[in-house]
Amino acid sequence: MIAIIEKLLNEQVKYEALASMQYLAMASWADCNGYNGVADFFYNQSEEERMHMTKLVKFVNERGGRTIIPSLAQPKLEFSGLSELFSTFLNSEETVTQHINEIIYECLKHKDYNVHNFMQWYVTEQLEEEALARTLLDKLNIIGDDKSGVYLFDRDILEINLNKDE
Ligand code: OFO
Repeated sequence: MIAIIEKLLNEQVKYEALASMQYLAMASWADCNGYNGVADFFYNQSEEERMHMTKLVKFVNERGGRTIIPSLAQPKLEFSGLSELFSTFLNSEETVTQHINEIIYECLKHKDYNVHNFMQWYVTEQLEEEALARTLLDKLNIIGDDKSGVYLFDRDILEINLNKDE
């Protein structure tokens, strides 16, 4: 495996792990603040990011590279409300997308079409997750301070989780 690509894939392991821990912290915050639907949504997102991380670990190892399991900084634990929670979600997804784009760029530069092909799954995933984060944030902006709107948002987000699992 080309050294720079191996290095970037290892860094990606860390970004996926950071996203997983950040979403776990967000789920826990939502749980403690009475947003049970939002909590389930982020518990689910956290699991998904862990799966993305593991997929990378296995890929690097299968291709004769070496995965270095990273140490992680503590995620953000406190949020002023749902808007900040979902802004953090969108920012996190945008950051991950940027890093994936860097990998794609290096793959093309070094003609590593194998890794390029593998990474297409992540490109599609990021498109979906960014779109989801934007949609949810837009809904929260419309709801504003309306308490019954927030109640319905927390109830209806469970539907998104169910649809995602199908
Ligand atoms: Fe790993 O899918 Fe988003 O971040």
